[in-house]
Amino acid sequence: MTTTSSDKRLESWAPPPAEPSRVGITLETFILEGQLGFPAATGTFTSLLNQIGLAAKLVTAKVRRAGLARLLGYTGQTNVQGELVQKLDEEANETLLSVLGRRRHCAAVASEELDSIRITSTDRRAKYLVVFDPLDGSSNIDVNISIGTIFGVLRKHADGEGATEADFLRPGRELVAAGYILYGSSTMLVITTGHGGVHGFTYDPTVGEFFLSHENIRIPERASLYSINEGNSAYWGDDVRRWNAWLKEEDKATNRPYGARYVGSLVADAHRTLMKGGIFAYPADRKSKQGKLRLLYEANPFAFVFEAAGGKATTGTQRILDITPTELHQRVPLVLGSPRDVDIFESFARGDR
Ligand code: AHM
Ligand code: MG
Repeated sequence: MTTTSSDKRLESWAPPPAEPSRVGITLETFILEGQLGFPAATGTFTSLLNQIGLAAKLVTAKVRRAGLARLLGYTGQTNVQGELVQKLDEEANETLLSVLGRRRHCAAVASEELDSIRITSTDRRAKYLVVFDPLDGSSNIDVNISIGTIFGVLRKHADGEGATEADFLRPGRELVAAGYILYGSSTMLVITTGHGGVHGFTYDPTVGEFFLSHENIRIPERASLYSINEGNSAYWGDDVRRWNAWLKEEDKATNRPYGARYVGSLVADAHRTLMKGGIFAYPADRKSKQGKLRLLYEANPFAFVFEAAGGKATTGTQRILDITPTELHQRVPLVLGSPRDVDIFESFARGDR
């Protein structure tokens, strides 16, 4: 067949071929193919991320059987076999510790469940440090409401064996990967290395694999949804009260009033905010003077994810990822969300409104 000049014109108008979607590939394949865009990808980093995927599968198995296995409740109880029953958050902590220690890539971890850091490998080649909250949203465990695991990965600065607490006290912008696992109506793992986008994988329990289901997640510019523990309003400062009142005013032009959503599990509230847009806030108040959430295990990993998805994360006056921690379990006010909604919060915090 001959090509006419009008065919040629049409060819020149054809859109460039779209990047083939990778939806449906497994987490392992995704990591192996370096799709997360880690610039200095080595086998070590890949292997570490795969271990996090394995920990997610093991913890999800425990969470899904929690009621049956009598894992709910508190330590000190015994199960039908007469074994001491651990709290689910302790089980999750132990799982992460043992899985991360297995391949000698992770030198040490800091966990919300541990008073101090734990050395996981003294191998000089162990280049990474992992921070995690093994099971966040503990008040929701016993009532079958979504909970999650939050993690962040740092590269060890100093060469040599082991690590010290000082190795962990670095601003969140130095993370090389972060994400979370949401044990919701399905289990989802969301991960980013900051460069290659934010990607969500849904767990298929029938085959025991995470499959890419949400490729390149981008948070909406703004949305009319807010998430805060309104029961704390008596303790709030004036700026937070004025912002909260503004959200609830009626104004068609700015899509107000906003709708309220609050689960009380950070992973669930932040995940919904990432997917649907809007704002999540746990500000400092008279009762929690430094805020409630932890900088290393909760705020930094989420700030890293939100920024990589086009969102923002702030204390109200300072970018979360720029804070240099002074202690492991430091708390911080946390505001996460759509860029325009976070800008509005900051304008109230500055006193501009
Ligand atoms: P936890 O780490 O002890 O589970 O506490 C953190 C949780 C977050 O998941 C959630 O955002 C927040 O605490 C809810 O706090 P509150 O019950 O004060 O609203
Ligand atoms: Mg927590």
